[in-house]
Amino acid sequence: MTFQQQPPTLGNQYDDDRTLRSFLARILPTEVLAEIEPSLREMGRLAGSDLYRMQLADRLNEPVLTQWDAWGNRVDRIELTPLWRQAERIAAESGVVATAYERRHGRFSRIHQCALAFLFTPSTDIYSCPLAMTDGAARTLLGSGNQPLIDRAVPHLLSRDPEKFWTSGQWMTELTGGSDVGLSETIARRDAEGAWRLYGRKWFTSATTSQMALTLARPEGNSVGGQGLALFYIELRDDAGRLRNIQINRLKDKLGTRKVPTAELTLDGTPAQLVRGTTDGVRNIAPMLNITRLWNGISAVALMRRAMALAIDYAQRRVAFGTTLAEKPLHLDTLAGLQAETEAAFHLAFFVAELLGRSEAGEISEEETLLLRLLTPVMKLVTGKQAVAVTSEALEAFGGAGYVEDTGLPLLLRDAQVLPIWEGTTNVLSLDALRALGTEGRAFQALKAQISGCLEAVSDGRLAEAVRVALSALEHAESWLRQATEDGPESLEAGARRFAMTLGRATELALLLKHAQWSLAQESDARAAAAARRFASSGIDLINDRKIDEARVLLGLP
Ligand code: MFK
Repeated sequence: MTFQQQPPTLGNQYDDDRTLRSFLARILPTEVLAEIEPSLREMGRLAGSDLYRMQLADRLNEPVLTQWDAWGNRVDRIELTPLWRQAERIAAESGVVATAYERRHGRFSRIHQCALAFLFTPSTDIYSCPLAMTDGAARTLLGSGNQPLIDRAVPHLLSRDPEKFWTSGQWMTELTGGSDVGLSETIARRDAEGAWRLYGRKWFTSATTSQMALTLARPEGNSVGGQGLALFYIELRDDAGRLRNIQINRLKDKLGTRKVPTAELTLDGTPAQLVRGTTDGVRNIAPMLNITRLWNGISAVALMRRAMALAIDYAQRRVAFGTTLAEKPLHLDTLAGLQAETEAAFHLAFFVAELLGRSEAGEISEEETLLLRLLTPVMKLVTGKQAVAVTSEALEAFGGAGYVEDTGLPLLLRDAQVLPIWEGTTNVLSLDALRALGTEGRAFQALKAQISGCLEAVSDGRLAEAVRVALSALEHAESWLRQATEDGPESLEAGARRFAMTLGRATELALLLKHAQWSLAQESDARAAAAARRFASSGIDLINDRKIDEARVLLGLP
């Protein structure tokens, strides 16, 4: 009989996820967990069955832009893929955005929402992108004090009715750059009736099928830079469904996230409304950025988790050299390293969600507010890198099958690769982390207190060495920061990525250790402890004393 390889399969993605379930059991009051568990189990079922099957079947579909109709009219219509249309309905009905705002469980509502997003994301081809921006827009509008806009848009953004549900775009990037947003060239001008109209080109607008967008433009006569920009609200279509002076020039031809209809746009007199004053657009859109950065981290751990679920299942099916891969010491060792990275990243992403939930419920201290500001970019940058590394290695765990498109596996790596890039690259976010530290050092002290608090809770002798590793990395980060600050801005900037990555990995280790201690004591489960010990030996302290002059010599640049 000829050999036939069985493909990997998925079960209920909630029931099967020990890390998620153990975390929720620790963090949530029993009655809250009992109330939200049915929604998570249903999402886990969908993600492991119907949506996953549909995702595999939908593999070759991509959004299609039709610019002209048969009679020569410019129409600029985008047809979404079948899975995306289904995902929109499920997302609305399941409250993947709304749950955070309905606040049925106070400060735990954000955790509930992020758990839904975590389960939903890997089977829905980055539909998390419009949801992230929708969440960010809701938060930004609610904080803007602009009551007419809140009344107009927020009920749609938070609707559970697919017919009423709106998604939002976040249009920031222009030809001048995705990072240096202050260079934006879009102009805002008042028309004869005194209404604002926008003129310019947006170079990278994700999910252009949204009903509304928040964007930046420079009111005529304003100063250069981010301060001279203003934050505007746009509704993309008129009552007849026509785009309002917006042309879709083309869809982007991207490495991954190919189901996301990312477009280049020309705004040619697009009607817009100010959200909050005529200046300080960058500062005013920052709440949106911080929400989408959290979604980025949740998506990173979600893709890592999916890669692990498939790789662990496959290891038990694939036979080579006489045994299953699951019986091969080297294969096991490789997968265990990936699992440790995944669990570490999970705890950091969900800790940021926990802090945000406390902040939204008004149950957060001043120190924790600083911590949330610092850990948001740190979490985004470290989990983005981990997602690429883990999905890449997970593909290798399938051998050649991981490189073949119709297994559905390469998608994981391609989609993960966007995570360190959009919403602020690793370097831009490393600099943002330095900015979030401020000049008084209070944010760093808040992080130190948080890490120390986690580590003080760890009493099991088997975790002692990992505790030492976390403390030593933190001490090194603190001494480096002191020295680099003395040495000047060039030294500080050159080492910012190594510093931020070290803070991120040390925080991940501390959070993982705290959870491991709890899991040993409360669940008699040694798996999180095994993850912590393994993670501790996989490079936590990444700081070194490389000087920038050496980089110049190496690159042959002046
Ligand atoms: C799967 C889920 C992922 C979701 C995907 C959604 C897809 C969306 C596609 C995209 O839109 S990707 C493009 C996203 N673009 C970025 O993330 C921009 C990256 N660049 C930065 O973040 C730069 O650091 C920044 C543009 C903010 C620098 O601009 P400026 O003009 O040099 O800002 P500046 O002067 O540093 O800061 C202006 C003010 O904003 C300051 O406050 P003050 O005026 O009070 O001093 C800053 O403190 C504040 N600020 C900046 N970043 C902040 C912030 N405040 C809070 N949080 C932040 N993150």
